[in-house]
Amino acid sequence: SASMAQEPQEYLDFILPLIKEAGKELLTADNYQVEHKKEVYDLVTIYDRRIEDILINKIKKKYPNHKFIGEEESEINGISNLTDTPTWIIDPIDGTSNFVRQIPFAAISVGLVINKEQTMGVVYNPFLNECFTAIKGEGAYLNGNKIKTNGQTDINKTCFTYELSLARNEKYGDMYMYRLKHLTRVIPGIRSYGSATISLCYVAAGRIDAYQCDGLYPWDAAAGVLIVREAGGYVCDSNGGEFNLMDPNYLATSTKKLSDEIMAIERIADEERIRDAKAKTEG
Ligand code: 2AM
Ligand code: CA
Ligand code: CA
Ligand code: CA
Repeated sequence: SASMAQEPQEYLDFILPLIKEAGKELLTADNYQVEHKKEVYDLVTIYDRRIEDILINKIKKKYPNHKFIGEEESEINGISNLTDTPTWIIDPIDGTSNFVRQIPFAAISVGLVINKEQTMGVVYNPFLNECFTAIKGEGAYLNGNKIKTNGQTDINKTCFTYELSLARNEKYGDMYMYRLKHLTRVIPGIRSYGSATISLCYVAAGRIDAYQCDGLYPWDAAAGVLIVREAGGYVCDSNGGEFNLMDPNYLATSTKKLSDEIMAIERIADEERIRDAKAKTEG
C-alpha cells in the first residue's frame, strides 16, 4: 500500500523513465530566451519551469504524501526545512548557462532524501545520453555500469574542476584570485564546466579527480554528492568541515588525501590574502 515504506530501488525504477522523458524537452528545445532572476548570472528558461512542473506533478500523483524542494518552486515558496517525510529535491536544469548557449553540458538532477538522509540520486545529461544513478549503500552507476572514482592521490597529476561562476559574488572578495594563483602552480589541469551536478558525477566516474563549488543550493547537491560517495569518493564542505545538504558548498575528490592536499594549498592562499589585506590597511 502507499503507506508502506518502499525500497529505494523502487523509487529509482519509478523516477528514471520520467527523467528520461523530461530530457526530451531539452533535446527538442528551440526557445533559448532567458529571464534573469535576482542576479544577472542566474538564468531561467521556459524549460526549467516546465521540467520541474512535470516531475513534481507525476511524483505527487504516485506519492501524494511526499514533499518537494525544487529550484523553481522555491523562488515562490522558499526552501522548506527537511523533515522525516521523503523529500524529492529537484534541479530541472543544472547548467542553464550552458543550455542556453547550446553547449551540451546540462543535466536534470533528482535526489530523494528519506529520514533526512540522501538515499537515491539521478543526474541525467540527455545531450550525451549519460545517466548517473546511486542508491545509498549500493554503489554508483553510469547507464547501468558500476563507476568508481579514480583513486588519485597526487595533486601534481590532478585534474581539478573549480566552479568559478560565483567568484564575482562580493562575499568571496579576492578569495578565488589568491586560491587560483596558488592552485595553478601545482595542479596541471584546471577546469570550470558550469554544471555542478555533472562535475560531481565526473569525479564519481573517475574522469576528473576533484570538484569544488561554493554558494550552492540543496538541488545542486542532493543527487550528485550521493553519487560521488557511492563511487568511493570523499566529500566535505569547502572549509574541510562536514558537508551540509541544506547549506551546501563542497570539495568532492577521488580520495581523502587529495582533499587534504587541495585544502592545504587553499589555506596558504587564504593566509596570504589576509596578510596582504592587513598590510594594506596598516601601510
Ligand atoms: P544552475 O545552472 O542550476 O543555475 C555553475 O553556474 C553552477 O553553479 C551550476 O551548476 C549552477 O546551477 C550553479 N549555481 C548555483 N547557484 C547559482 C547562481 N546563483 N548563479 C549561477 N549559478 C549557480
Ligand atoms: Ca539557476
Ligand atoms: Ca543548479
Ligand atoms: Ca537549475
